[in-house]
Parts: sequence; structure tokens; C-alpha cells
Amino acid sequence: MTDTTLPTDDLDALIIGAGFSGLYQLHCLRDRLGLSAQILEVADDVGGTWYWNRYPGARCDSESHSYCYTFSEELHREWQWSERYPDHAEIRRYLDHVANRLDLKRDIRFGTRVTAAHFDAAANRWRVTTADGMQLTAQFLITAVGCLSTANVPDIPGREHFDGRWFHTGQWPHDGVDFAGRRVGQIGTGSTGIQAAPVIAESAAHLTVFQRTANYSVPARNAPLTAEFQDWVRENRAAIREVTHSTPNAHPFRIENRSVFDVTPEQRQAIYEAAWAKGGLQFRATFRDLLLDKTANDTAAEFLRGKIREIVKDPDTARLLADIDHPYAAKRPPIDTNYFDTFNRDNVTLVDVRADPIEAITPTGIRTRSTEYPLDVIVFATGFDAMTGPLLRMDIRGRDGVSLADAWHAGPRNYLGLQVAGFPNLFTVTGPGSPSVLCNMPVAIEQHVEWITDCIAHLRDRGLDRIEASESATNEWMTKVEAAAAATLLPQARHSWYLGANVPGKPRVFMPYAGGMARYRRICDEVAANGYAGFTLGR
Ligand code: NA7
Repeated sequence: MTDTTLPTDDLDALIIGAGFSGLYQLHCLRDRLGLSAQILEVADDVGGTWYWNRYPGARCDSESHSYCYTFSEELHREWQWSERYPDHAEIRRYLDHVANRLDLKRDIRFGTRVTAAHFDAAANRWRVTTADGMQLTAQFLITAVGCLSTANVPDIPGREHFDGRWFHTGQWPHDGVDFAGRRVGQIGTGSTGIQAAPVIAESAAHLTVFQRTANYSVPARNAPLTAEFQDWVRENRAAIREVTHSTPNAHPFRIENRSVFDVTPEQRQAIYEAAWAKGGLQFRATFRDLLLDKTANDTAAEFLRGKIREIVKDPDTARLLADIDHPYAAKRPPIDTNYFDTFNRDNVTLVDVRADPIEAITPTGIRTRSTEYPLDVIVFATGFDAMTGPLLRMDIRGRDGVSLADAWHAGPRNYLGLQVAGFPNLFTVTGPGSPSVLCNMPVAIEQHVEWITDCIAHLRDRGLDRIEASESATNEWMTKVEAAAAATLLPQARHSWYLGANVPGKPRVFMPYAGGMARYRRICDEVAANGYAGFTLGR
């Protein structure tokens, strides 16, 4: 292999992002299809979301034995996870191992932010511009930018005058933050805040958690993996893959095929207790109708609220934490390590900012309508401009100079989450309209990357050089995305980032495809088998 292929500025394919998606996409296009391909990556190393999310307690909610690639037996043999859920550093080590093993880094331009990508119809090429003024062209442009990579820092008046330090969890300093002796304010109680608060509370002088929406959480029950489990994983890889490929959320466990009301209340309680003891996202898989039937969901919701009231000693704090306004799992369900217990510590306070909204950040802290909270550090665990944010912050323009921002002014519209009409040869890995964030991500990513690779191979085998989603197929797909969400309780969580509700001014559209990963895979396979039905192929 050559040392580097980087100087080339006209390529078969450009990939944006060096996380799980981009790395595998580069391997597929370069090493399987023999294309000239490069990755442009703003960070100075591989890792994608895990490059940035290094906040205290940052850990994946998918179980490690399923949070990895499955395409290579060698990679499996050479890698062993150490804990039930991998932490951010271990995931970075894994992706670094993959990148080195597949010799990918020689085709990655690190420290390179894409600012614009314009389609030149006459040349049938994407013209890509970077922040440092580089111009590259490519026939295919593949965004592998992740769904949760654009930090959402709320525009609270006065932030710029804060005398202490503030951090967003998704842009965490590499050398960490020392909380010892500090008064810390944390805004946000989503999956991130729920992971971070217990760890911050251990070292901070005082932690004030500002909660806008109370949240359910189930214990993760993280632990080191036993040698027996690691052996079991090694011997059962095919069976694990079979499960992740056949379940809606692509996790390594199946959803029980029973309804909440098939069992007696006592049996149900015992099932919930067992799932609580086992821990993790499997709680959601205890009954098939938890996300379909509000009455069924209420039983899980009440069980989980009961647990909060049991754990949290101060009745007022317990009431605030259990005052949850949405069905269980209608927002992304967090899992935790000692989250609710953290509120029993003397150095932790909960503030209900729905009742007493934050009005300003002052030089010395956070001021709500009724109270001033003196702080040395503010942690924004306030999430992301999810799914569309990373795409729209680039100036992407398709045919006739139409911008993606204009094409998506009323919310994202595409076909299969993979292609946008009017944007030929642009593929969006785990784009809105695909199952993505509703799944264990590596499974969704592998499926998209392989589909895109097969599609490009199909074009090249036939001497074709262009593919574009049709308007009519897009319209039909958007109807299916909407119907899939409407068949579930997911849209009932009004404040969910799945709906774009966390970002002021963002169109309220349920973005991911909620019909399940297994069904989605079948649909994509059928489209390909039917000569890429719904796409226009040409030269
Ligand atoms: P989330 O799930 O979007 O959570 C963000 C939290 O921050 C949530 O509690 C928000 O309350 C809160 N928030 C956001 N803006 C504000 C303002 N302005 N004031 C007060 N509170 C605010 O992000 P995460 O990082 O926790 O998780 C994202 C995903 O990463 C997660 O689902 C996993 O897939 C991994 P709200 O609920 O909007 O009222």
C-alpha cells in the first residue's frame, strides 16, 4: 500500500466525517470497489461523536458486544470490550484500532471543516470547499456527519458575561474539567445530563441541576464483562447478528411478543422488577405494546415513577423528578448509574425551571424568575440540533443552485433517508427519514454504508454515473415516515429532539423512520432488487 493518496483533489468519492459511518464507507469504496476516496474530518482524529463527547460519565447506552462493526471476522477476533457498556475512551480506542487495521488514516484529511458543497451538473461533480479554502471535486458526496454532532447551546441572555467557565457536554475539553471545590450548575436532564450529574456530584462542592422536563431512567447496571460472557460473544457472533438484524431497534435482544394486558398485574410487576434488576434498554422490550398503546405504556411509566419515589428521600425532590409529562420511551429513554440516588446527596439540589424559568446568566451564576444561584461552572447538557443540524450548517446546493436549507425549509424531505431529490449523487448516511437514532447505531450505519456501496457498484457496472431520488418516491416515503411515527406514541413527547422541538424555530417534524430497522432493511433491499426503484439513474 502507498503511504498516502491525499494530494489528489478530484476523486470518485468524498466522505464527510470519520466516525463509525465514514470509516466504514471509506473502507468499502476504496478497498472493495477500488475507488479514489477520501474523508474530510474537522477533528484531529477519528471517533465522530465520541471524539467530542468526553463529558463525565460519557458512555454508550448500547451494549458493547453489539456496538461494533460486524463486517470483519478479523476485527472481531482482535477486539475485546471490557465493560457491558463501553465508555467514550474505549470506543475511541476501538475506532482507532479499526482505522489503523484497515489503513484508513492515510486517506483522511483531519482538521478540515467542509463549509460548502455545490453540485456542478455540467461536470456531474460535487465541488466541495473547506474552511481553510481548499477546493475538492468528487463524483459522489457522502455525508457521514452523525445525527448528534451539532451542539445546542441555548441562547440564554448574559452567557457572554459569565465570569466562571461554561462547557457543552458535546464539546468537552480533552484534558477534562476539574470540579473540585466548585459550585456547578448543570442545565439539562436528557441521556447526557443523567449520565453526567452523578459523576460531577462526586467531585463538585455543590451541583445544582436545572430540570425543564423530568425524565424516566432505568439503571444501566454497568459492570466489567466476565470471561464467560466474552467467550459466549466469541462463539455466538452469528446468532447475535441475527438478532440485531431482526429487531426494530437493532439491539442484541428481542422485544417480547406479549402484550401488557396478556399478564396479570402481579406478573407484570414481576416482569418490570426483573427488567429493572437486569438494567438497560431491555426494559423497553418487556412488552410489544409499550410504545403503541398509551394504557399499556402507563403501567411502565407508573412503575418507573414509583422507583423514583422509592429512591429519592426528599418528597418534594422526588415529586419533581417523577412529574414526567410524556409516555415512557416516547423520548429517547435514558439509562443511568445512580442518577436518582444523586439527589440524596447533601451537595446536590434540583431546580424546576419549568415552574421557575431561567431568565439570565449573570456574571456570578444563573438567575431564575425567583432566585439567583451562584456558580463557578455551568455545564450545558442541552443536547443537539439533531439529524438535520450537521447537514444544514454546511452550504449544500444541488441542481440549479437550490440549497438544502431551502429544500428542507419545512423539515427534512428525502427518499429512504438516503437521497434528496434535486441533489444527485449525494448520499446521507443515517439521514433523517431512516431509522438511525431509534436504533443501535452501528447496525443502522453498516446497512446504509453497504447499501450505498452496492448502489455505486451497480452504477459503475452499468456505465452509469448519476443517481437521484425522484420527487414522487420522496413524497411516498415521507408519507410512510409520518405514518410510522403516528402509529406509535413517539409524537406524544412534545419536547422531544426527534421532533426538532428542542431547537427554537426548527420545524416540528418527526424525523427518524419509526417502522423499525428490520422492516427498513427489507424495504431498501427491495428497492435495490427492483433496479433502484424510485431513483433516476443516468449518465
Ligand atoms: P437531550 O436529550 O436533547 O436533552 C437535553 C436536555 O436539556 C433536556 O433535558 C432539555 O429539556 C434540556 N434543555 C435544552 N435546552 C434547555 C433550556 N434552554 N433550558 C433548560 N433546559 C434545556 O440531549 P442529550 O445530550 O441528553 O441526549 C441526546 C442524545 O445523545 C441521547 O438521546 C442519546 O441518543 C445520545 P427539554 O426536554 O427540552 O425540556
